[in-house]
Amino acid sequence: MLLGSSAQLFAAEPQLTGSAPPPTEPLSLWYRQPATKWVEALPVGNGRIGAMVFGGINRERLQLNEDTLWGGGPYDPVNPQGKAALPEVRRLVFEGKYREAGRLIAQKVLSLPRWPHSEMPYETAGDLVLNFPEAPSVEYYRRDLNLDSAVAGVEYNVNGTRFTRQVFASPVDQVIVVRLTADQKGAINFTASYQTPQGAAVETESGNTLVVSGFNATVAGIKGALKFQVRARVLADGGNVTATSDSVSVANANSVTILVALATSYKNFDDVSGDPEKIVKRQIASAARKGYDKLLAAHVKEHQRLFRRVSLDLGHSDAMPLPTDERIRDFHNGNDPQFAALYFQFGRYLLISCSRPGGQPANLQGLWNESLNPPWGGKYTININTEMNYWPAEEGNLGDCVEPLIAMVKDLSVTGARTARELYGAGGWVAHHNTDLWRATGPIDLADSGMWPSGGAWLCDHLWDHYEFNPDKACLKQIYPIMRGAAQFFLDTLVEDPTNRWLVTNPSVSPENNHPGGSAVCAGPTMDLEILRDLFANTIKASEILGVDSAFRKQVAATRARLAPLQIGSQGQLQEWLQDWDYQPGVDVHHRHVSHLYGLYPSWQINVFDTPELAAAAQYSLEMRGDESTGWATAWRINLWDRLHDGNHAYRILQFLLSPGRTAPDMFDLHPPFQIDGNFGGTAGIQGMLLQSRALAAQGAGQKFEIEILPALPSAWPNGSVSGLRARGGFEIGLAWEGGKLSSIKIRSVGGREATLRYGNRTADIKLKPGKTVQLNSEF
Ligand code: FUC
Repeated sequence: MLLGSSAQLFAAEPQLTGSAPPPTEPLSLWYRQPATKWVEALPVGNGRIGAMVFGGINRERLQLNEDTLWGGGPYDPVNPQGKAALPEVRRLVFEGKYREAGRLIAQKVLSLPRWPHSEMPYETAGDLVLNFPEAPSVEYYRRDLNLDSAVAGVEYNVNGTRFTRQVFASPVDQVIVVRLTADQKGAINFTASYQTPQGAAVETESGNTLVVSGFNATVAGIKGALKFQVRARVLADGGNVTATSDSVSVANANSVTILVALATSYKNFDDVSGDPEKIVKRQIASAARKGYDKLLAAHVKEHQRLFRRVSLDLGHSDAMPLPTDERIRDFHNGNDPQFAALYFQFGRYLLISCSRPGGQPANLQGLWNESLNPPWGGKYTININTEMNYWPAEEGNLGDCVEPLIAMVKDLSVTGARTARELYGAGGWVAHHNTDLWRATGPIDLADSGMWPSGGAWLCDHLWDHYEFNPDKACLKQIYPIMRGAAQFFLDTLVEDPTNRWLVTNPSVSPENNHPGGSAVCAGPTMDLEILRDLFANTIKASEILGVDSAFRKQVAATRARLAPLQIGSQGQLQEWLQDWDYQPGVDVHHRHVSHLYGLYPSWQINVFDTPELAAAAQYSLEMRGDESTGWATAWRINLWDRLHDGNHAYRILQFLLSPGRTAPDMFDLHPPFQIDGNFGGTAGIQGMLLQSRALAAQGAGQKFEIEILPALPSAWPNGSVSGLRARGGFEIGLAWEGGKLSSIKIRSVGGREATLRYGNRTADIKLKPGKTVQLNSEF
């Protein structure tokens, strides 16, 4: 059955009167009316399955996702003509014939299938719909999302009866739980049904369970290879539960619990032999035995284990009790510091809800998607977006949530080895600017976006970061071979630039930005060289710490020394390309990507302490790009200004990010359309105002770190405190400040490395044994 339009679904909602008070939990999103659009609905998720909760009165819609329900099946995207064409492409690029090179790439190098379905899309599982008896009018309506308990709630009165609804996605019991209660006995009546655009059959079983069995879609000739099943069991206290062939009805119940389980046959990128029916049956049976109270308690405990690690207080104002949509409307010209704290914690909530060990990493929409063909396929775009999703993870004390990303990079090192071999004749592994559930690694879409070999190398930053934030040799042993393979690919494919004899990538692009040659295709864009400098340095450090591969390490160091350097151009800008092209006609100076500024953030290669000239050049480039862009691009700019220690500038951009043009009513980031990277980039941007940390030695097994306190505190937040942030070297940091000045610091060593603490011009060395805590005042 096809989905009804939003108009059909919500036309019959009743008249609302009377205001409900705000929720008592200040870390809540809340609204005075049901959602009518998808970006007004509220997300719950357990890292693997999730729902968007609309909070309808006559009709509730729970739009459901399972993170392995994507289109297609295992496939190899490599274009068999690519390898033979690449030498000619390289020649054309070095001769300055960029358009011709782009045409040849499009004809012979880009992967199959072709644009616009170059990789497989992430897909919705469909909607669980609850139809209630029509209420002509409703009083004291409120819906909310409590970030501290990870429960979405709906409550309202009809004819004097108070109805409540709670929805959560349990990471412990692997079910979505919907609980309906009323303050009068026998008042709950509704019919549950299921709608999906997937090829699926909806049946009922045992008089109380909806069973949806289907197959994923075939996309662009890649055959759908996944089976999936959704089960929703309706358990009522009192009243009657009856079923038709495709719906389950409840009459006169006191309370109802609906347990929803979803699974597919996906086991990994080349194994689809799972049995979804068996999985969901087991999950439902065990959740039913446990009962609602225990399900809720276990869910809340597990969520809070992660969520409560960090608390943030940026101050309060009169705006705090207002509904969330009104606070978004007013944030950019009002005084609402707690809203920034709410946005920060919403980012942490989202990461916990869409990226947990064992599940898939956060895609372009995290976990939440109502379509079979979402914008950009809802994939993993790895020329910025997927990396940005994980920017707040380590600092935000959510290192656990990075596990799915690390697992994906490990998969890419397998599929990317095939691409390295078949397309480049190279060792190691490579991934270009996108990937999907099947871990496709070829260049896709168009030459100007797809012909970029550095996606896998960038992802390796997150592997290394995971180690630096949680120094643990066992973890390093796991990730080192992946980093080594990424480095190997570039040892095999870097070529000498004929003008300067520097080593460069060719072909490549500075992501999605055309240079004056009428193309983005080029050799040695600055970003590639920055990414490779980090990859090589981190691989060298890892091999030293592990005491392995000394010959390989020397080769990496020698190659690193020959990479094209960072260059300052004629206007004083950091050059985006090998050539001084930045401000020539045909270049979009306000382009959303700020790829060459990777060196300033997320990397530390350029910083105000060690490379002040380059930092000034990067600042010039940043100023020329402007402050306002798409959601994620705006968020990147905040982080860059944090690194430049200009908290007020960063804050002005944050105000734009948190305005209705870039933040939907449910606080999802808007590219537009919805794309979750901006939420995570914004969260990282707030963190970066309060704390930054880096390894001090650029090379060698340097194990000394610098932790900078309040590096970019904006004047909008004169008083506040934060606890539980993580810093490189394995530290947990708490801070308080008053009148814009640091008042106290608490540092707990988790990893026991040495660090220098920096606040303004003041520095102090700290040496703490693992597990030890030290409390310092502002005069440390
Ligand atoms: C990159 C960006 C686009 C968009 C897409 C998903 O290609 O350039 O703006 O975010 O990813």
